Amino acid sequence: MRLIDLRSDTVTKPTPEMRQAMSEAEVGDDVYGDDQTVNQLEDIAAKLLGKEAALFVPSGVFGNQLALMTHCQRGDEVILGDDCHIVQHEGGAAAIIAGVQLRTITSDNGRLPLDDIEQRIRKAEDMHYPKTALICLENAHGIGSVLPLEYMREVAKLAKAYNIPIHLDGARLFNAAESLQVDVHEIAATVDSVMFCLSKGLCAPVGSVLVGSHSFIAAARRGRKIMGGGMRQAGILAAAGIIALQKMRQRLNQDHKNARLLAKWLRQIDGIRVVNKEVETNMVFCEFKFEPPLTPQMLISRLESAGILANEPEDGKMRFVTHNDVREVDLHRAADVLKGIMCRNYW
Ligand code: TLP
Repeated sequence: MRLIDLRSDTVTKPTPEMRQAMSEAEVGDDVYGDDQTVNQLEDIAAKLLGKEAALFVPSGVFGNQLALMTHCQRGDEVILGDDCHIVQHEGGAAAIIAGVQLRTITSDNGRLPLDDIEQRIRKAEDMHYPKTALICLENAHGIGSVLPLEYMREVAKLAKAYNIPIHLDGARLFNAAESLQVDVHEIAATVDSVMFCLSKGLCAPVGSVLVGSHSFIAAARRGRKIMGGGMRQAGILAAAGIIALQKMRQRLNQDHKNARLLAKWLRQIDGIRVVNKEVETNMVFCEFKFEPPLTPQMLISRLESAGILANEPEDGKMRFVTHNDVREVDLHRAADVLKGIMCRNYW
């Protein structure tokens, strides 16, 4: 039975072309700046996003934390949404690693209302107040939504008025660009630094990239070493990242199309409510009517017996993620199995 893994797009396997490129990659010691493949990946990334420089890092969390650490001093305050990855899914790293204070705003589907941002900015120089050092946005958002370019420009205008930089958690930046039908550099132009992931929908096995100005990336390079992220012959990984950027971006629209199809089929099942108003990326969020004896654990285990992997609900919502390793027929089977479970045929 073919396994259908809908837990995340992080489960994607490297493509045969990536494995080939990895085996042939020219490598060197990247801490000395000798790895030509890493250098090439960083060049491509910086150009693609229209920024001065880029830095290859081991993961998305690493890139986000490095951005916090580079933009902020310890004790500084960061304004961000209460549902963003940095707040919800990085194990408190912002306190542990960057030593910053997170000042959250109730997010409206990933958006932080401009008035709320402005209200949170510390205006007075007062020794009682922490300094507002950074605003963070997330696009595409982990709740599946996308921030419009116009909104990002508004936040940029506000941030500029107070001379506060913006970091973008763009783990799924290319999904956002695909959904908005804009170039990634247009999104990147609205912020000071961006972290994007190579190892999600783009299918590379490992790695993320942090981009920004020359001076920001020079400081981040030092921070990366401090965090133990100075990698040596990392060109083996970067080679797959180059293919991710050159060849895999174009296929993300297929994941979005598949997610919309899945949502359409799930909407037809009694007991399942699709939460997304619109399916804008590769994620479908659902609420299930758990009538006894059905429990979330039982649902997951019934799915697993049918060869389908899904994560348990978080805050009452279950997430299904489409990616390169799931096809339309797989999603059709997943919807059928879910229907069977909800109709008690799989108990
Ligand atoms: N997200 C993972 C889990 O951590 C939840 C997933 O399966 O979606 N920013 C965003 C918006 C992310 O979704 C993720 C990964 C990260 C950062 C961190 O990336 P990694 O896992 O490479 O550290």
